[in-house]
Amino acid sequence: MTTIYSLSQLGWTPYFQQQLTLEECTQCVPARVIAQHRSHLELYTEHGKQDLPVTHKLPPLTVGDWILLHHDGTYSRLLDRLSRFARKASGSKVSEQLIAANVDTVFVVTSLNHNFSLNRIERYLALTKEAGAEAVVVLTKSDLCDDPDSYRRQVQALDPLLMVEAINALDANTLTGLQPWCKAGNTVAVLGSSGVGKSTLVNTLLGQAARTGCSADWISTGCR
Ligand SMILES: Nc1nc2c(ncn2[C@@H]2O[C@H](COP(=O)(O)OP(=O)(O)O)[C@@H](O)[C@H]2O)c(=O)[nH]1
Ligand SMILES: [Mg+2]
Repeated sequence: MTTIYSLSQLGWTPYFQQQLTLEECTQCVPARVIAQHRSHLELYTEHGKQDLPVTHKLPPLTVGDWILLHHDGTYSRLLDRLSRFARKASGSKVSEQLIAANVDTVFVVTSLNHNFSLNRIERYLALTKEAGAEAVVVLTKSDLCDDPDSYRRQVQALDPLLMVEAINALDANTLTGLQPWCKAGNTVAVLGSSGVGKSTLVNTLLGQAARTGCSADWISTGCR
C-alpha cells in the first residue's frame, strides 16, 4: 500500500495549476517525478505511486518535475519548471545533465569545523540563485564549536538578508529555526560536501515530521 498525498502536499501550487488548459483540467492527471531509474520514472499522483516507462518520446525529465498524464497513465506533457538544477555533463553528447527541478528551498550545509569555507558557501549560494531557488545556510556541528556565533556573523556579512541557522543535526530541539521551510508542500534540497551532516539533518527532520504528522517526504539529499 502506498501512502496517499494531496496535490498540495506533493508541492502543487498555482504556478503549475495555471499552466493547464480547461481541457487538461478534466482530461489529465498531474504527476510528480520522485525518482529516476534507467528503465522507468517513479511518479506520485494524488491517487498514489506509479511508474512511467522511459521511452524515446519522453523529454529529459528529472526528480521534482511536474508532468501531466493522460487518464490511461501515458505521458502528455511537461509543465514549466519553477527552478532547475543542472550540471555540465563531461564526455557526453548532451551538454548538461539535469539534477532536480521545482526545488523551493536549498539548505546549504557547512559544518562548523575545519570544513567551514565562506568561498564554498558563496559558490553554493550562486548555484542556488542561478537555479531559481531560495537558500538557507545551515551551519551544523554547532555543539562541537566554541563560538558558533562568530561563524554565523561571517556568513551573515555576505548578505544581511540571508537566512542563517546554526544547529546540531543530531538534536531536533535545535532545528526549530528550520521549521518554516519544512512545511508540507515546500520542496527542500540539501547541498553540501561529504561529512557535513546532510543525512543526519534529513533523518532528524524526518523523525520530527513523523512525530508531528507533517509530510516531509520531499526533502531530498544532494551530495557535492
Ligand atoms: N556532533 C555532531 N555530529 C554531527 C552533526 N551532524 C552530523 N554529525 C556527524 O557527522 C558525521 C557525518 O554526517 P552525515 O550526515 O553522514 O554527513 P553527510 O555526508 O553530509 O550526509 C556523522 O558521524 C554524524 O553523526 C552535528 O550537528 N553535531
Ligand atoms: Mg549523506
